Amino acid sequence: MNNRGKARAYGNIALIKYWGKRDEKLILPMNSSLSLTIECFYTETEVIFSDSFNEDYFYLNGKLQDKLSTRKISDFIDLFRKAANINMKATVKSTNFVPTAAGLASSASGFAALAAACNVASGLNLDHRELSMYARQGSGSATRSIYGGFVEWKRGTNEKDSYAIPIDDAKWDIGMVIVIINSKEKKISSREGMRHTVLTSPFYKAWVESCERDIEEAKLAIKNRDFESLGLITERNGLMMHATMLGASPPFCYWEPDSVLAMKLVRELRKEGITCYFTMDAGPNVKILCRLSESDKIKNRLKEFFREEKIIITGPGPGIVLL
Ligand code: 2P0
Repeated sequence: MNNRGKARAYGNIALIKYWGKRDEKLILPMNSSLSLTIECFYTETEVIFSDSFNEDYFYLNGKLQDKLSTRKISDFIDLFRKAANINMKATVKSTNFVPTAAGLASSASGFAALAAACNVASGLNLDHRELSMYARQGSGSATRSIYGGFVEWKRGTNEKDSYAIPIDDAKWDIGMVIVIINSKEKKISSREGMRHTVLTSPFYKAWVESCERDIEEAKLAIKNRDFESLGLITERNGLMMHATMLGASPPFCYWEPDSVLAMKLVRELRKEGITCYFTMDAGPNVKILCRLSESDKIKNRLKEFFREEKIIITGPGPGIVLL
């Protein structure tokens, strides 16, 4: 056992979305999802176990966190303590590296980095597949941040076979342009939003069925390097996820007027011959899947309507890195 571990994990954006759990505690999803790991945003986390600590301490960006956020981290570290038979308390130091002015926070890179650091510090030495299952129990999207490029998180049939697998390194002129519409904390957390949708939206069943089809088609498109098909599937899958929320009771929506403007611009750009496709998550920001070589052109067009520092270009990111 090392007692200490440090790791970096990158964020990811889902092309086929995870929206809904069939088990809240184990975080088992209703449907498989598929994402692109991105290099513009990552988290570095160090975990130290020591007999000299009387309790767990959690520092985020240099600031000691309150009891509630520390509790979430402690519960997660308990998974490793239990498996490795460790009784020591831990100090966790985590830093989010975010493009300036973006203000994006990510539980995906956060829990993936924490899992990877705990893996080293506890001496468990789990392989990537097992590690993705541990990360999953911190936050669903973290399951996918263990790997780089295009990654699938398999729905699975139980807690032992719901993990991530790498699909493709995405190093074939794949990029993303992220438009920051609003970086304030969202009013409805993903966790709350998906729970409410599963319970009340009559569209939910159709969503799960569509995902089965979308994920197979998306994987085929990636295999064939058919960027246009991948983009069209991404766009329709994202829109359908948001439609399930409009069907919930009461309905809710993460879009803002500027989100719609960005999405319309993407469709205009497409008409002009630039292949790019939008997707949105549990917030107003718009992510544009594109050819990395065309990202500057896309940014220039967006600049007519959005401030330059709110437009972030990124290439595919790698999997977890031990530091
Ligand atoms: C995704 N999202 O696939 C989807 C699309 C948001 C919209 O995963 O409850 O923070 O911790 O498992 O992973 C965000 O949800 O939720 C998310 P929990 P998580 O990326």
